Amino acid sequence: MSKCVLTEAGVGEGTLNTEILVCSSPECEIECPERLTAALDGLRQRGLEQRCLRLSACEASEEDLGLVHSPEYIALVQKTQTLGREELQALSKQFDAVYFHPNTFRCARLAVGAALKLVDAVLTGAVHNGLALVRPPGHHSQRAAANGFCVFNNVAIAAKHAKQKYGLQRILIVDWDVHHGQGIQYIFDDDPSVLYFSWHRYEHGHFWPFLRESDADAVGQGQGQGFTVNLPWNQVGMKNADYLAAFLHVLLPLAFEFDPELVLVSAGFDSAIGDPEGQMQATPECFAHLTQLLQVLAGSRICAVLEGGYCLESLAQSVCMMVQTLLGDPAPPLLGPMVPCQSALESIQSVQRAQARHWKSLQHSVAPGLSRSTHSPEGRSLPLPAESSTCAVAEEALSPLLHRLCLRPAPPVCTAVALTVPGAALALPPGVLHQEESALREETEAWVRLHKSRFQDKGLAALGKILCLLDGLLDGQIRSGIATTTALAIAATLDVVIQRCLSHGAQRLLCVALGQLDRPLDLADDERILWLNIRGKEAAVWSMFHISTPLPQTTGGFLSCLLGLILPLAYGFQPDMVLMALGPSHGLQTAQAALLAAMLRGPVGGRILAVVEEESILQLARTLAEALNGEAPPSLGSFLMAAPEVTQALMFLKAQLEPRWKLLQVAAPPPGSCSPVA
Ligand code: X5A
Ligand code: ZN
Repeated sequence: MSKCVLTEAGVGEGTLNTEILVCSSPECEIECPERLTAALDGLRQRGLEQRCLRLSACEASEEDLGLVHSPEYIALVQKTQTLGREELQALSKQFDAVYFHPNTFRCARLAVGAALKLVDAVLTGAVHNGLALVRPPGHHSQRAAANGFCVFNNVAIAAKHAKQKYGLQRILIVDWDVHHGQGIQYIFDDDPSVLYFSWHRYEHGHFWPFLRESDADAVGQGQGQGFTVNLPWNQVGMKNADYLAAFLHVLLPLAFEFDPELVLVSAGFDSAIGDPEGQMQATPECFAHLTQLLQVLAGSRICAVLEGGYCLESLAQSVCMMVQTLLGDPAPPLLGPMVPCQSALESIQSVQRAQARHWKSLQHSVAPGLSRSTHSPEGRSLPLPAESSTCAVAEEALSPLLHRLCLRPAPPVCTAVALTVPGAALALPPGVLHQEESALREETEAWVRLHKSRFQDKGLAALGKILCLLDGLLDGQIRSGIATTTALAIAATLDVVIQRCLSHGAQRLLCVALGQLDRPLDLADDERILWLNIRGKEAAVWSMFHISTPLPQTTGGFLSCLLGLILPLAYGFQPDMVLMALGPSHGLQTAQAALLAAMLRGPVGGRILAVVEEESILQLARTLAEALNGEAPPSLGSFLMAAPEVTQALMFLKAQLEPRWKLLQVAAPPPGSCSPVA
């Protein structure tokens, strides 16, 4: 089954907005056909297009358009095909930031058609996910109005189509375009079956489209209250850490609680660095991470549809990052300090406050409070240089990325296993390498002696294989691995593995240890290791690099721990490798283990070694291997709120750790101000 589909419309199909005769406004010149050719060229150059199934679009029917738009409006747009230049200009002026051309109707219908074809391909199971490269964009368009370069609302029509044709009951729309997709908001305002999330440049209402209803307190109407989620950015210059914090602390908690059957992405890349409209500073690889974070939802059924994005270089690279991730590759490491800025934290806080009464997962995200005096180290959000030069600035920032991508070829082996149990019993997915070879006995024993560890025979044999697997990981021959060993040997094995990584030059190792596994004593003060114990009931901060947190029993508790603690720590630490150790009586369910592994791939570029005590490997192995390979983790089951003691423990930990790990700053309302359920 192909993993990713590209559908396209509007490339070379007419020359919308390029004929100066028809359109002489400099504004409309940015929404140009080169946007699509630049994106496609980028995909081709990086060998990504070749890995996708490519579908071509056909024009959507009038019935399709009628799912969202009024018959009169459709007729009006249809009529533009026959209008002359002056009439087109006159009609365009009836709308805000709209430029009709004789080809507009056909292009806009193709754009809708492409989005629908993509939804069909994903919902029939022909592909896992896809991106529709289309123009004109859609998210500003309304029932009876064109707006902001948008004619028909591609994504809104796609959502209606998915509901109508496939009977879907919960669809998540993630709008990461830098503008507010007010069109989508209006269309689903009172509809609880569509959760619409949008972040957007807002500047307290001083940025286009200048709407009061773009602010965080617009949450939807009637039955739809809580199903519109607006995150207004009040400053330009938002960076990777700001976008990441928004996903971890707002979008993902709500999305898991909502439990969508399909994720639609209004994928505008004017929120990326270099864009003259957005003036933001998130780098292209950020979109790989955003995509990867969404891939744990809805069985990974994602349909993305292009919206804005006007810096061709940044657009092309961001599109590549997204497609590469949709194809299952792990996201490249995120650059920049993982410190959200004050203004971003305030925005996040305002959404949490506005949405708290509608979402259980937010009611207790009440953090100890970000004191007003806390200033993020860098005072920034300086406006970028004059608009004409933003693309040039971005190009400088962008070229090193290209370089890095070429220097870091994908490892030949995705996932390898070193087992102490018969592999045949585990039903591992195809493509997994069985590590049968062992390190030399003398070498293994030398490690053991060096480390004064004790091993039984079976444990020693297991260690030999694990060392071999580890060398593959450290040399970049293998991306990720699963190793088993005996209950007796697991602590000592971990010990040796850590020493081996350090002696190989690892700078930062994240150990997520479940069950009774203690941090090796001789490494107590080594800041190259971040040790996170998840077990029992204890919450303790031994140091900024040695933390214990309880293993929550409910889905809500587990998710708060994962999104609110583990991932912010992991992204802040930026490890070279993650060791995920499941010790005796670790208590982790299979779906939880898979989700943990899937989400930890992000901060570490997929380099995860899971060391599992052999008793529990039988049920875990297959799902864990799939998660490491980038496949959708199974659902955690229905949402149950975190127990109060878990919430307490997490609040305690966050308060202690915040000074060092700034992504933990949630900026939730102070206790007590959390609005009571209406
Ligand atoms: C889709 C999109 C932007 C319109 C800006 C008007 N539209 N000033 O990015
Ligand atoms: Zn936009």
